[in-house]
Order: sequence, then C-alpha cells, then structure tokens
Amino acid sequence: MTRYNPFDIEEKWQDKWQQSGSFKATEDADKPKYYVLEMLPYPSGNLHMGHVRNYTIGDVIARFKRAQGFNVLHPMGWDAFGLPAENAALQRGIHPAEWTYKNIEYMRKSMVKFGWSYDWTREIATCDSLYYGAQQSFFIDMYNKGLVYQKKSLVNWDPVDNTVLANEQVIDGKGWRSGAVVERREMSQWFLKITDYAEELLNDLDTLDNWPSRVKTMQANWIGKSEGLEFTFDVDGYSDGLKVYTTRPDTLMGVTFCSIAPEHPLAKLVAENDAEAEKFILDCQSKGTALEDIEKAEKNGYKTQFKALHPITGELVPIYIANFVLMAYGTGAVMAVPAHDERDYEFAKKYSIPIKTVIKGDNMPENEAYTGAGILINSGEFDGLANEEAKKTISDKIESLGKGSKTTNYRLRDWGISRQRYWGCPIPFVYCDDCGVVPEAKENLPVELPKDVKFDKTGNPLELHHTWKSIDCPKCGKEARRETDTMDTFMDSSWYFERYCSPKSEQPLDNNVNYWMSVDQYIGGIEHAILHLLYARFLTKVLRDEGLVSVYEPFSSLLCQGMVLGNSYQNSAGEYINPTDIDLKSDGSAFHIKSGEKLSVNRMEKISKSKNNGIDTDILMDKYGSDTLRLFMMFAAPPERDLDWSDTGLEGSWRFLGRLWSLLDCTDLNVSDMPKTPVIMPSLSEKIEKDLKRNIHKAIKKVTKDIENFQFNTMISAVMELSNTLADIKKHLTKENTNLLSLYREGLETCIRLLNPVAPHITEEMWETLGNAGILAEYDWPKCDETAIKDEEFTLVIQMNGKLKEKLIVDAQISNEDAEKLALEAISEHLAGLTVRKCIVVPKRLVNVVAN
Ligand code: ANZ
Ligand code: ZN
Repeated sequence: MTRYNPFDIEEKWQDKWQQSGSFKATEDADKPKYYVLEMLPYPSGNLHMGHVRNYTIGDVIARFKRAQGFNVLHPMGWDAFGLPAENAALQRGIHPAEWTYKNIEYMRKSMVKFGWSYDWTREIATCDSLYYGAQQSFFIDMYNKGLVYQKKSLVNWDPVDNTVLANEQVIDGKGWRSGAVVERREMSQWFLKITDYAEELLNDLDTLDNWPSRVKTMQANWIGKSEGLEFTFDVDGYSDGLKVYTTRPDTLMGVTFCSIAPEHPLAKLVAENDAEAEKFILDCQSKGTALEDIEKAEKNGYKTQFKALHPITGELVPIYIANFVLMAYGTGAVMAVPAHDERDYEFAKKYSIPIKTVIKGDNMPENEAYTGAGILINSGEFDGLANEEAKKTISDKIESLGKGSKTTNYRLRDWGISRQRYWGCPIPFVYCDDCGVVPEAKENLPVELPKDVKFDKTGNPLELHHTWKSIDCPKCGKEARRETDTMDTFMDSSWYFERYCSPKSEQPLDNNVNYWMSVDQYIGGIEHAILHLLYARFLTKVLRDEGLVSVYEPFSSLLCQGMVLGNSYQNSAGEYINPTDIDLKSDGSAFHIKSGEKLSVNRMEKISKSKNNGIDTDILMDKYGSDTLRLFMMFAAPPERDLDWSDTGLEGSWRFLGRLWSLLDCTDLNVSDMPKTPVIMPSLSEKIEKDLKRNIHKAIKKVTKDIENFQFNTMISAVMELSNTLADIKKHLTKENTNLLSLYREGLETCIRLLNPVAPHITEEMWETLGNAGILAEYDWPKCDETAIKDEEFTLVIQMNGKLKEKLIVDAQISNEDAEKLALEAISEHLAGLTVRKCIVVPKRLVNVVAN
C-alpha cells in the first residue's frame, strides 16, 4: 500500500471531473435547483487566503447539494475592470487587458488546482465586450425609463495631473501620484436613480430572513430613512428664502443661527462681492469629497451679512457658511440648534454664538449638547410638551403658517457612476450639437473600448484618443462625440449573478434567469455588506421592473465569512518578515531563515500587505496539495468567525488525511475484497458490530445536519471520530468475520463519502481503490438508517438512597462516570447539606446515590 500522496491523485481527478462534465449545470424543470455563489474575485494576480476560505465554503455546499439531488449552479467569474490594471499599465507599460487576462489565466489554473467544483462553461469576465455590451443595453433601457440622468456634481480634481481622482487616490488631501493638493470641482456626471427604490430597498430587508441581521442593520442605516420638516426662513435681500431640512422640529425654538453648504447658491451670492467669503469657500473646496474627511475636519465657518427670520419668534439669526454642511443632503442648509446638536454646539462655542436650551431631560450634561428626549422649555406656547409630541405640534404649526411641510428624507444618495477612466464599461452615449445627449443605437452595441491607447500621459486615455471619440450621431447622422466616461465597476458586479444564468446570450438576460434565480446561498466578505449588496438588490429590482427577471431579491440567503488572521513577525529593526522566510520552532518561537535573527511574534491580526503576513497559497499548495488546505480551512473555525492561521493546524490536517488513507491498508486483507452489501442491524449480534453500525449511521445523521447548518468544523470532527473508531476496528478484522468486514467497508465508505465535499480528491481516489465505479462527486449522499440508531437513548433512573428522584433521557453510549456526574447534577438540590457516600451505577438503567 502506498502512502498518501496528493500529487499523484489531485490532477487526475480534476481531469476526470472535467471530462465527465460533473459540475456542468443544465436547466431541468424536473429537478429542484440550487444556486450557490461566492462573490467573484478581482483578478489581482494571486489567490489569497480569504479567497481560499470563501470558495471552499461555497464548494462544500455545492458538492453537498449536488449529492442531495439538487440541480446545482455553481459558477465563477472575474470582476475584471478597475484601477489596478490601469496602474499596472502606467507603471509597467502593459496594456490593462493583457495584464488582466494574464492574471485571469493564472488564477483560473489555481482555482482548478483547488478542485472547486465550478461550471467553467459559464465563466464571465466583466471586461469582455459580450458582457459589458449587455450591460450597456439595459443601461440605455434604464435611461429611457428615467432611471439614468446627468447632473453636475463634485469630483476630486488633481490640478497637476489634470485628472479626476477616485476617493482612494486622494491621500491626506493630495493626489496619490502628483502630490498636488486636490480640488473639488463641479463636473457633469452620470447618476442612477437608486433613491427611487429607497423605500422598497428598506422594506424588503424584512423579507430576508436568512441574512445576518447586522448586514440588514447596516443597509437600513445606509438608506437612512428619516422623517422631518422642510421649511423656509425669510431672508432679507434673498427672495428665495433659506430652505432647511430638520429631523428635530421640536428644537425650532432653540435656533440661534443657520448654516449653509459652501456650494449653496446663497454662499455663491455672498462670494460675488466678498473676497474673504470667496477664499473661505475655495478653501473648503480644496479638501476632497470623501465624506469621512468632511466629518473629521475641524468645524469652520464664515459669517455672512444675511440674517434669517425665525418663522415663529420673528427673531433675526445670523447665517454662516459652514464646512460641514453638505450640499447633497437635504437642502444644503441647516437650522442650527447648538444646545441639542453636537456639531452646532462645537461651532457655536468656536464663534461665540448664543446657546439656548429648549429640551429638558433627566440628566443634562455640562459643556456639551443634550441630544436626548425631554420636555420643552423656553419654547413659548410649546412649553411643557414632550419633545416627541412637539415634533408633530411644531411641524403642524409651520405647515399652517404655509412655511413648509413634513417630509421623508433618505440618507441614500443617487448613485454616481461616472468614472473618468479607461478600464471600465463605456457609457454608451453620444453628444450631438443638434440632438443633445443621445443614447447609442442598440444595434451598435457593444460600444467597445479602443485597444490602441497610450498610458504615457495622465488623464483619461479615452479623452486623449484621437479617433475613438468622434462618431456619427445615432439620431441625425451628423458628426458627434462619444461620452468618454466609463461606469463605476460596482455596476459590473451588480448583475453578474443573473448573467451566469445565460452567459452567452445575445440578450442581457434570457428566460433561464427565471429558472435559476434567486441565488439560494451567497457567500462573501462582510466588507461588501453595504455597497455591493445594496447595488445588486437595486439592479435586480430595476431588471424586474423591466420584465427581465421575476424575483424581487437576488440573494435568499447570505453567509458572511470571517477573516483569515495570521501572526506577523518583526526583526529588531521593526521590519515585517514574511512567514515564508521564517523558521518556526515547535515552541512558537520564530527565526529569520536568512539572518538567523530571532524575531518577535505579534498576535493574530488581519492578513495585510503592511504587516507582510500574507501566506502564499502557491507554496502551500506545492507542499500539501489542495485537500489539506481545504480541510484546514473548514476545520479551523466556524465560517462566520475569524480564523487563526496556524502551520501546526495545517500539519494536523495533513496527518489526518494520512491516517484516513491508511485505513485502506488492512495488511493481508484486501479492502476491495471486503463484502459490498452492508449487513443490516437485525442480523448483527456482537456488541462491537452493533456499536459500529450505530456509529456509522450516527455520523451520517450528524454530518448531514451539520453541513446543512454550515457547521463544517463539527462535521469534520464527526468524520474524524468515525475514522478513529475504524482504526480500532481494523485490529479486530479477520477473514472469517464477514459481518465485521462488511461493516468496516461500510464505515470506511461512509467516512469517504461524508468527507468528499471537503476533501474531494483523496476521497475519490479511496472510493476507486475500494473497487467502486464512476465518480464519487456524482453519487448520491449517504442515507442514515434510522433503525441502526434507534436504541440510541434510554431513560436513566436516578435514586437517592433507593428512592426515585429523577428520570433523564440519556445517550445509550453514556459511560458510568458520565451517568454518575449527570445524576449528581440532577439531584443536587436534594443533596444540599448531605455527604455523598457512594454511587451505584447499573449500566443502561439507573444510578443510586447513597448520601446522608
Ligand atoms: C436641527 C437640529 C437640531 C438637527 C438638533 C439635529 C439635532 P439625519 O437625522 O441624519 O437625517 N442636516 C440637515 N441637512 C444637512 C446637511 N446638508 N449637512 C449637514 N447636516 C445637515 O440628519 C438630519 C439633521 O442633520 C438635521 O436635523 C440637520 O440638523 C442636519 F438638536 O436640524 B437638524
Ligand atoms: Zn444628432
């Protein structure tokens, strides 16, 4: 018998699965479908441990469901547009397409090596013009329905590189390449009207029973529905008046100033003949558009000469231009109540503005705003009202004065999808001097990216390209210009799961989408809890309204896997040393292989470039093969938890597979000759046989239940237990005892079949060695024989000094010690103050506790 060697078997089985089409999914109305999906990767070049974990979880589920008789769809693809490809082009002179497709090739090979059971015939790359052409097609449909529009909005502008920057390219307010101070600029941008769906996106969260509640909470907060009041302050010299939005109309009587966004029309009016105001506004605009930056920045203001007339008191309050008021939220203007709003408080202190308390709560803090509930004071006719009630009373009053009305507001903004980049899906529009903005004619789709672009200059290569832009107007035929913006890559990943249902279709989607959707199980990282999942939900609803899909939600069930954590190692100079360059001793100490230096070992943390604690999956693959890695990933932690990477844990998985393999080796007895037909319980007489039969079927039951609940670590423990039992039984095997031989085979085959979803290669090989035909991945899931586990439990009678005290249902296999322990616990109240002298255990019947 040879030793376990993954390198003899893994590729062999990958080829067989491929040849047999084991994982190819075909629509079949007679079979229940199951769609399992992992979030598609960005083709950065290498698989990292997060991928391995994510995709192995999905694969175990896919293989399990297939064996259970479901028609399983398990596809894979590439989120292939995006900035890193353009950076590679800039830095290394490779075309983004070449860089991307090379990475895809490499990563696909790695994925095949892992044995993940994908239907590769459905592979998608979002940078493929067949894919993005379909996207352009329904984008035009969305435009025709009024869900796509153009609007001037702020972008980060790098004045040296003359280019728009993504938020992540602005570092400390400076352009990442040029180092120039970034400006905010207004430019015409494309938007998707996600706000039209805000209410439905919020309400339908309630239908997602199988989503983690924290994800639903995050989405609800992001949508940020609030009920408030919109009303207008009269302003002398500004006939429009100042329209504000507040969620706290109850604090109206505490208003001591108003603040407006630097981009507010009134601010612009002020700046027209006030150089200092103009400077202040420009200064605010030089700070970048990232929301966190705006919120973190110190509160700054500029006092204008304008005054707002309080609609109830008739008081005149000053109007400030303030850096923390956002033009894009509400009305871009705020009634400020420093006594009850933290930002206003900070601002009022800084500029010595009066602070007027109008809500009195039980515990009023000193030197800060009180934001809690309470009773109105200093509020004239509203004094004494509870503030929640006052919200309505005061809003009604404002409405009756004709100054405003109650409104619902959402924090959710329309989705700005314009990117001034090359490596993205071209926005299929044309500018014509006569016709204006015109969608490209459908028969001209896809609008393909030009291949001959240069990356030696900064700025958008589409803008710089000399011929690509010029085109005939699809409406009047006159010479016109193409839009050179491309789409946010989140757009590409918002409908790919629908496209997998008919990846080659000429139409964006065909009817197969209604066979497969929704995704029964989606698996991915929590970092996508908000944007990706929200956009995917949004587009699904849009496609539903266009009649292209029938589901209301794309993902019925969501699993967010935890992170993979690793130790990091530092030398005396503080440099981080990668785990591959380290000699790790069994006592946990670590030495730098090259220098011999002893390194400090830092505690488990997220694997990251900055800590240089990434683990090279290729190296591990070459050392252990796929099954060990897969097994370790699934065994080391439940899927939602963070997983501590450990080399010893990996070794442990390797050794377990070796032990499992050696169960094939029964010295002079040939496993493939052991009787194939399982003996059934009634014909078993020996205890060892009955126990084994019971253990086998208990394992089937437990593993099945555990996989269904995604408790992969405990399901693996159950297989390990059964394999340990078999290792013991092996010693008792004789040629003569055919019952035991048959049971041994049944036990071993059960281990193999139960472990197959986790470690598919070794189990296929063992299955074949046992003399079974065909491919194990195509077999049905083993069934638990309930009669074999029937006398699994019995009623344990508990007596004290011979008198009945309790009855407990316990496991049939319970040991005498455990029975004793349970008994003492169960009657602990009766034992209070007594001394236990003796416990008499009658196995399978009773425990008598002697105490006095
Ligand atoms: C007066 C007030 C008093 C406010 C008070 C709060 C507390 P949410 O709840 O997140 O929707 N606000 C309105 N528009 C703004 C803008 N464009 N930029 C910055 N802040 C803005 O936030 C609504 C509250 O945020 C509004 O209620 C307004 O301040 C402020 F004790 O009005 B409030
Ligand atoms: Zn035209």
